[in-house]
Order: sequence, then structure tokens, then C-alpha cells
Amino acid sequence: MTADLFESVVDVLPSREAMAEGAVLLRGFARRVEAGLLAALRGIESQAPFRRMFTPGGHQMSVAMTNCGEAGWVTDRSGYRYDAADPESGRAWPAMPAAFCELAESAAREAGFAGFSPDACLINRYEPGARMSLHQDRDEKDFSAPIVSVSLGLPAIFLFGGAKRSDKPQRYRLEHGDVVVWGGPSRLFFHGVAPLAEGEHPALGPKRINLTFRKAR
Ligand code: MD3
Ligand code: FE
Repeated sequence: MTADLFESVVDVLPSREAMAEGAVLLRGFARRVEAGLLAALRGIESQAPFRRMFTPGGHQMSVAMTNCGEAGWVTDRSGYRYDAADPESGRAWPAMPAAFCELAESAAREAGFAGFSPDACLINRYEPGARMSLHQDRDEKDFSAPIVSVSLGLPAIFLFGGAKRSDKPQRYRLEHGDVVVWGGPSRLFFHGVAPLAEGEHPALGPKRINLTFRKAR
């Protein structure tokens, strides 16, 4: 009984792990605000539904995306960019919910990036088989601001490379409630996500959601 109780506490206790210079993994950091995040996400989805966008090369992404905040990341045949309007509706992206902002700012502060104030949140939805190939995030104006990512739902294998595409990626299992802050030199490191394995998450079903908070402008 005591051992069980202890294990369940250890299970939800946030912890900190350095992945690289400037990259900090805060395991379980989002667990305490999970209900608020999921409620806010339903609101965003109803205004700006998830959609699978096309790359400039004409391939449809396996990950479905939407955004909230002043700017949203979009891709189509003409390229990648941040845009104030959702191209599907022509309307502004939904505002960033306070619960999103507060979590991103507190995680950044915890990792040594006090004053981070995201203006964009890209929301990725993975279903089994969906993946993201190795890339850098370079569409933001100011690389001195970190990116904060929040994983929800099914676990995924995150591939974390280095400054060069040819650097062999390390594999990290990111789980429900894990938050990672990517700043300093790691801000421009190559990264990706391995194809999502089948599964059922108690709160989200057969899905993984990843929130990435950015300073785009
Ligand atoms: C490391 N998303 O949206 S989040 C992306 O899990 C993206 O959906 C992945 O890569 C996902 O661009 C990974 C973790 C992440 C986000 C941005 C980074 C890692 C990063 C920027 C620089 C280095
Ligand atoms: Fe990325």
C-alpha cells in the first residue's frame, strides 16, 4: 500500500533533465493543468479545425495542424510562413488561451528563459502512423527566443539530432504531460518524430497532441 502510493506520487512528480545545452525536459510539468489545456483545445478546434497541410513540394503532411495566437504557421505550395489569418476560413486564428500562455511562460522561466512571451502556438495532432521528418524550425524571426513544446495523449519517440542534418539523432520517449524547452544552441537543432504507434490514451483516445509555443514575430 505504501509502495503503491509512493509509486503513484513519483509518477506525477515533475522532474528536470538536460537533453543538450539549452534544451530542458520537464517531465510531467503539464499534468497539473491538463484539464484546462484540453478544455481550451476543444474551443480552438471548434473555430479552427485540424487540417493536413501540403508542403511546398506537394506532399500532404501526415500530421494534422491548427494554430492559436496572433500568428499561425502554415504551409502550402507557395512555401512555409506565419500568417495572422487561417487560410481555411480567412479569419484570425483563435486567441491564445490564458491557460496555454501561463504554462508556456512558467516552463520557460523554469528552464532559464524568463520573459518568454509566445505570440504563436502551433498545434500538431498525430494519429497512429503519423510522423514528422527531421527538420529545423527556422521560420521565426528571432532565434534567441526558445520554443516550448507540450506533449499530450499517446507517447511518441522524439528524434533529437544536432546542428547538422547528418548528426545522429538521440531518441526520447515523450509522454502525456511532458514539456520541453528548446533554447540556446539547441534552438536550431534538427529534430523529428518517429511514426506514432497504435494505442489508446485514457483522455485523448488514439491520438497525440503537441503544442509548440513560439515567438514568431
Ligand atoms: C527542437 N513538432 O512542430 S515538438 C514542430 O512533437 C515539431 O510535434 C514536434 O517539431 C512534435 O516543429 C516536436 C519538439 C520541438 C519543437 C521545436 C524544436 C523540438 C525542437 C525546435 C528546435 C529544436
Ligand atoms: Fe520542429
